[in-house]
Amino acid sequence: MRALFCILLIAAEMAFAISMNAQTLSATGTAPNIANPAAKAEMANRVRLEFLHAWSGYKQYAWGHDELKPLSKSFHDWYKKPLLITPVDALDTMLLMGLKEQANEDRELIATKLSFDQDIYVKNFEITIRMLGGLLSSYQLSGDKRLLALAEDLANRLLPAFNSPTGMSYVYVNLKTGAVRGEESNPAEVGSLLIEFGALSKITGKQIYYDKAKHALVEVYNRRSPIGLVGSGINVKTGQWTDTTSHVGGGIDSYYEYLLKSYLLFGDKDCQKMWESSIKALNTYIADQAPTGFWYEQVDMNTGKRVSTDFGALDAFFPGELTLAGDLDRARRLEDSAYKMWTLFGIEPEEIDYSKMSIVYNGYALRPEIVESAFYLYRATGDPRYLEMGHTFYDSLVKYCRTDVAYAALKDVQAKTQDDEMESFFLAETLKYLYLLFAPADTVDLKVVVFNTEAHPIRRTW
Ligand code: DMJ
Repeated sequence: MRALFCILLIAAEMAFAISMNAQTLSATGTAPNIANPAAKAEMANRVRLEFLHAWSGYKQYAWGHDELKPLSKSFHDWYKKPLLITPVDALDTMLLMGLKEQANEDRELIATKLSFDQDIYVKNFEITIRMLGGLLSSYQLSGDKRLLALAEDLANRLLPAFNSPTGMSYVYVNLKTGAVRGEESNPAEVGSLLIEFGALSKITGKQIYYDKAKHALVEVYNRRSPIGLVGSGINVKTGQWTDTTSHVGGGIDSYYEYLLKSYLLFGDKDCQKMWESSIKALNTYIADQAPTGFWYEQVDMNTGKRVSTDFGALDAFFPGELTLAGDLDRARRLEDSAYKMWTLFGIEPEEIDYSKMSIVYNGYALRPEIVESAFYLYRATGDPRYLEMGHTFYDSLVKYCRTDVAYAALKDVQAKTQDDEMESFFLAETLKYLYLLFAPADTVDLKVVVFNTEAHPIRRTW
């Protein structure tokens, strides 16, 4: 009797959850108000106010440092001296949001205090996507030549990273001496440098940056398996794979992103061909229509045999990628699955096993990818479903991650315990894409602008 009661209770709870889900996300056309210009402008403004809240926390407790620690109200620097990672990463968001006063103050801080003449080993990939990308986009948006000079100085100091026997980049490079470290890398870190280095070549007329970054990308592609997949670990000295697990998530993700976007930004036909053969392999061996939805799984790059059914917050950039490639059918289905992952516990876990819809890793690092995909899908389809998703993302962020001074990551999405971290990508990406989802389409014209993997908009001016 008791068992029967429990079963009935669980069934009732499931029915309630399903109906709640259906209510939260109505079918196309059933939410007329959400898409009207006034409602969208109000949401854009609410996101802007949350950006200001987080930025003012940074200013008060971490000014001149790399990142704010939002719970201890202190700061964290990545290296022994700050590189102003949050100010550089966040600047173009302010410029796009029309926050002139804050942008001017930030720009002065960067132009007068940032120096790359430091004896430190930096992570080539992170510094390229956050700093080089941020300096270039803010230069394009503001016209401030000091930012371009900083970008060129930084790129020159990063260039020795490509001096490996294969031309694939080392993980670390010393900004003062050019010494390198770290031969165990992955496709994302080696293959996501062309938008930034390539744009610098186009802007300065100096070809070397484009050539080095493209060579590294092609070297990864050339090592794909006979079935056209790449692994998630590669030694840049020997060119050997160190991990043959293939997927679209962390460690590989932006390698695919840069194949497609380098074609869109530079019209590079090699990148177009590499993207086209790669997406074919991904859809043949990794795409998975499971009972819980449409996903991309993890397989061995040589055999195509399943390794796991894990999918995470980082993989959720892929609906956006599919949208840019024109595959709206797969893009929509995958974003629906990612949205299920977000709503499972009210906010997205870092990684789930989608065969059981259970958590594999329970943190939420304030990541942007699912929001980014909603932004591209809304631009491509005009479907208010994606605005509704945006409302959910906004509500969850405010409810669980907002602190009295800024925003905090979560250690555990079930217990909703906060962590003392606010990564710079929260201001560079998460709030930018959320704002752009609701802002007028002419805020960013996707016909001439391509976002790097850190959401820095690079304009095709060449
Ligand atoms: C960002 O630094 C970039 O989007 C990168 O490509 C992946 N991880 C973070 C955000 O989650």
